[in-house]
Amino acid sequence: MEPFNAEPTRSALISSYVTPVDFFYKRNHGPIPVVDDIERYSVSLSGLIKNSKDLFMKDICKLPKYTVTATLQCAGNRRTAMSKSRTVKGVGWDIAALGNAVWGGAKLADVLELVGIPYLTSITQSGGKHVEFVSIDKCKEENGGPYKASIPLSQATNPEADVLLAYEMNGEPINRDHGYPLRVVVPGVIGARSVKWLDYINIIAEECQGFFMQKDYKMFPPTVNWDNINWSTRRPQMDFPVQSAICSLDDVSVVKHGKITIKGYAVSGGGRGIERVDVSIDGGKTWEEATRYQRTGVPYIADDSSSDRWAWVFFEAEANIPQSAEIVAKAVDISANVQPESIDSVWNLRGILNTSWHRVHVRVGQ
Ligand code: MTE
Ligand code: MO
Repeated sequence: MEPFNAEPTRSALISSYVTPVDFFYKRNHGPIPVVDDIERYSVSLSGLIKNSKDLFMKDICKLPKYTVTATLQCAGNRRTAMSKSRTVKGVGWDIAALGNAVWGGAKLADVLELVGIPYLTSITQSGGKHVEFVSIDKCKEENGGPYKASIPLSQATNPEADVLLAYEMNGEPINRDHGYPLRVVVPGVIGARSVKWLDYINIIAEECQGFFMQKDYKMFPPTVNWDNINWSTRRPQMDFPVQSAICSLDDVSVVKHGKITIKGYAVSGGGRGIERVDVSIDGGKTWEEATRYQRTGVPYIADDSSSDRWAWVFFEAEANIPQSAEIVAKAVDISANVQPESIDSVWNLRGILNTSWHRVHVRVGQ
């Protein structure tokens, strides 16, 4: 039996800024576990720390509660299009393997403080430099062991990085599909590091040696294939690069009049805001800037306290098209990173991080 994976339609995806749980993509590597005895459920913290500790839900709920609006995006988002250029290995996704939720929970920095690791620690006295999250679910890639991942201790202990142990999604207890009763949310980083159904946390010296850190979710150059791959030459992918896609149109749309609305999302990693979204109706020869917003009616300003730092931005532009047109979108983040023009330049055998210009075709018909 395959694990349960799902993504919404393009139009459902952009129907609201905060993605309803039903429309939030689901990515699983094994059967979804059931945690029914919430009284007995605990997360143990151990490894390179002085005193190990078991944290029960009531301990985690006693810590200050934060809500962070953050977009999670699977590294494999837009993989199907990459596969059309040259075959890649992995689950096929259109452009909707992402969602934006209001996550509620404790800050990991506060949880680590409970076991004696102060804010802004990059190495513990006993040499701990990474925080490993180990899940309850079991998957074949780990030979029947649990799904796991790690992030640097410096990020985990930085309260401004907003890494959460989340027990709420959009104001409700997180449901089973998304990690009940507790999941990690690492804003600005590929979805794979936001471990669901958290079982225990380990403070370790080297980054997690699990499959999804070491043998997957690494970005290889287009020349690397399954015969010459050497996994140890690349780092596990963390931050997501700048991304955008048009959601108001299908790959090929026929419209009645020439007037169309070009609407979609843009998001970058590492908390980098979206500086600009450009749209083109001539395949990328000339461009116009789209308007950007998060909550409807509030113009978006990157890096402003009025905007959600870890969340996507919607963009919108109107255009009058001739008989037929290739519509393109590309986003620029506040570090002036721009999406690459071609798929081939970023093609990689695992089909991750397809952030190439998103193109759709429109024809005026009857
Ligand atoms: N955590 C566990 N325990 N097991 C998993 O299979 N999949 C990861 C991540 N966390 C996964 C996991 C991947 S690859 C992604 S993209 C996100 O969860 C998906 O989160 P979602 O299903 O809540 O959208
Ligand atoms: Mo993913």
